[in-house]
Amino acid sequence: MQRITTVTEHLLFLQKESPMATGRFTHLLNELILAAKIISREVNKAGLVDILGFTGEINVQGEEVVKLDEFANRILIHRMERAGVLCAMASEENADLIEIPPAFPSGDYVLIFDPLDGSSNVDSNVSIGTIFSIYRRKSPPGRNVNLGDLLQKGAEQVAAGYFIYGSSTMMVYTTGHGVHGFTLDPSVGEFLLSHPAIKIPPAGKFYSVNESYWPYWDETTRKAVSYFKNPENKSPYNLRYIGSLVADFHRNLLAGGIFMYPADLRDPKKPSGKLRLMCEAAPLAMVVEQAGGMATDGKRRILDIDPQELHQRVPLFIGSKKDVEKVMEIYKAAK
Ligand code: P6P
Repeated sequence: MQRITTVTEHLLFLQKESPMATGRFTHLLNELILAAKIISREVNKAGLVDILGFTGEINVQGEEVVKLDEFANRILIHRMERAGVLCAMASEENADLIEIPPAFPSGDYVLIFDPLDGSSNVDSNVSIGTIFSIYRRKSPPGRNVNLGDLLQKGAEQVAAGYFIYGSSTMMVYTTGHGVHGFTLDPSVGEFLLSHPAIKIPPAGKFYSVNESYWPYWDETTRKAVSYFKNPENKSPYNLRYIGSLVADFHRNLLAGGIFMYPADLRDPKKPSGKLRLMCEAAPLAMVVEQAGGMATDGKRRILDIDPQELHQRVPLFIGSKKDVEKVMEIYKAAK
């Protein structure tokens, strides 16, 4: 019988290799896992309970807030603010830094998350996910946290990953020692190791991009996307685009491929496309690099980008190394 390994056992195993994975970090991850189990339960019954549809409110990104978004955000903040391991948080749903209320002990870590990415798909029962990114605080211990504790390069992350709520609920994460996938066994309520040491194929068979934006791309971007449509290409690619970042990323991580969300020229206020650096691109970039892949904005390594603001957007090309290198080659030649 195959050995059953829970996330906690796996972390304790890693703890020997990674001084960072202290008991406090394990506690942080366990609280995150509990929140994800609660979110998974609600997502899985979303069709049955009247939490679908829109609240009519608009979030900081100017998007309609789906009730499930709100629920996931509230659960994560509620669980994590009292865990005693964080000094601050940031959420894709909140405009500003989220402080730890004085009633709860402050800690040494910072958590940045997208509570329910792809939530506009929830009504059509498409897989959606929670993306998380963990940093060590930079300011001295105590209550005075500042934005500098959050605006850190992706390369400074101590851990990153995501939960995907699909045909099964999975957790995929890294602490810098490879990428490991766990599948929730609802009968025991535990995430069990199902995908140890994930490695992304060096070249993919899928390219993921929303081609309806073709009119809004510059010539270099069109050239980059065209490479993957080119029949002369030795390994012609299949287009797979779900419109849910975690679902598209997860498929490409396991099967190989590239996800692209380029800058587009539609909205001069958003010259860097739609995806956020801190709560989407940077955590997934850490995962993909630990799995042997790459992530760039076309020119720079995502993990090297120095963030200037919490909800900074960034063009994203992420996935199999050879495919991302091809995109960078095309952008470099266009200089
Ligand atoms: P578009 C969901 O809203 C999201 O942020 C990602 O999950 C997804 O990859 C992207 O937007 C889809 O955006 O513009 O193609 O609909």
